[in-house]
Amino acid sequence: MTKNAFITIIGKPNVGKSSLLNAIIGEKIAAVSCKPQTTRTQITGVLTQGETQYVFLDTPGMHKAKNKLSQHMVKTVAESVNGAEIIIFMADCTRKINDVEKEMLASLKGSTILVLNKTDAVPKETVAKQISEYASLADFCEVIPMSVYKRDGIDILMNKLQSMSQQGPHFFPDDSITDQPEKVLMAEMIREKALELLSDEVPHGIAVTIEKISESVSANNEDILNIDATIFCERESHKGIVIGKGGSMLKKIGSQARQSLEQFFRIKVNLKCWVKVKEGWRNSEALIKNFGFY
Ligand SMILES: Nc1nc2c(ncn2[C@@H]2O[C@H](COP(=O)(O)OP(=O)(O)OP(=O)(O)O)[C@@H](O)[C@H]2O)c(=O)[nH]1
Ligand SMILES: [Mg+2]
Repeated sequence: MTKNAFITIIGKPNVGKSSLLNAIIGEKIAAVSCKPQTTRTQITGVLTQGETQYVFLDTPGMHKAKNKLSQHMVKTVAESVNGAEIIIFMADCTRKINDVEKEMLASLKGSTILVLNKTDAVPKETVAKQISEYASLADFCEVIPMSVYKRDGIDILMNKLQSMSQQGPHFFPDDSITDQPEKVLMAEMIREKALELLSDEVPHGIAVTIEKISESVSANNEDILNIDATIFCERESHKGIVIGKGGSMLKKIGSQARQSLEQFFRIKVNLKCWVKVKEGWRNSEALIKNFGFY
């Protein structure tokens, strides 16, 4: 007899949704950064433990949509909540409840687990106060204080999810960890490093595409994965920042991304990155589509 559980992780930007997904799956399948709105689309993580297969949807942080890209991100969240059986509403106990969260909580249907993340960063009393505030706004089936950093609360969450799983087939092979195509994972790893390393005004206007992937063998018989990537930015001035003085920033992004790629794909990687300008791509339906956000 097999079981499955479909779980959607929602919450405002930067609360740690993608960090939780990566911690549960045990591999970095979703980009994480200290900048809000890191996740742009829906990412599926898959974990099979014994008879149960868990399918997690990581979603973009809920926020007020300003341009076409963020409208798309908000739509993605609404759609995944509709299709979900179990919802994890994730909040950050270092921040106050805001109106977007109140709206989300008011519209929730079905079984919702409250996960209050970042307990490592505040005193115990603050955690308790935040829990009672959130709990007064919705009828949660479980409330779990968590620190993804310390891996506190993840076991409790998994036990709860196990108890909520239902009889049914496994929709993914038991050894798969995501439904993301390789190219998307690669592009996300590069985008993550760019987000981490660049100054605030540039990152949100960045998209990464993978142009070409090939395998070769080095002189000393090592397998090499060759990846050609393009980093798109919105303005000529941003291009300069992404490339950096004498190419130093692009080199740094490339070298850190290469290390992540090598770790994930467990093969030596030869990464080449180019930088191009596509003005105002975040307001062009066609370009958003082209970058794989649909
Ligand atoms: N102190 C603390 N920080 C955390 C914890 N978990 C995640 N973070 C940090 O919170 C920031 C946001 O993490 P993400 O996982 O990208 O958050 P997200 O909710 O997916 O964000 P969006 O994709 O923008 O909606 C990163 O800087 C993480 O390192 C935690 O347990 N404690
Ligand atoms: Mg995210």
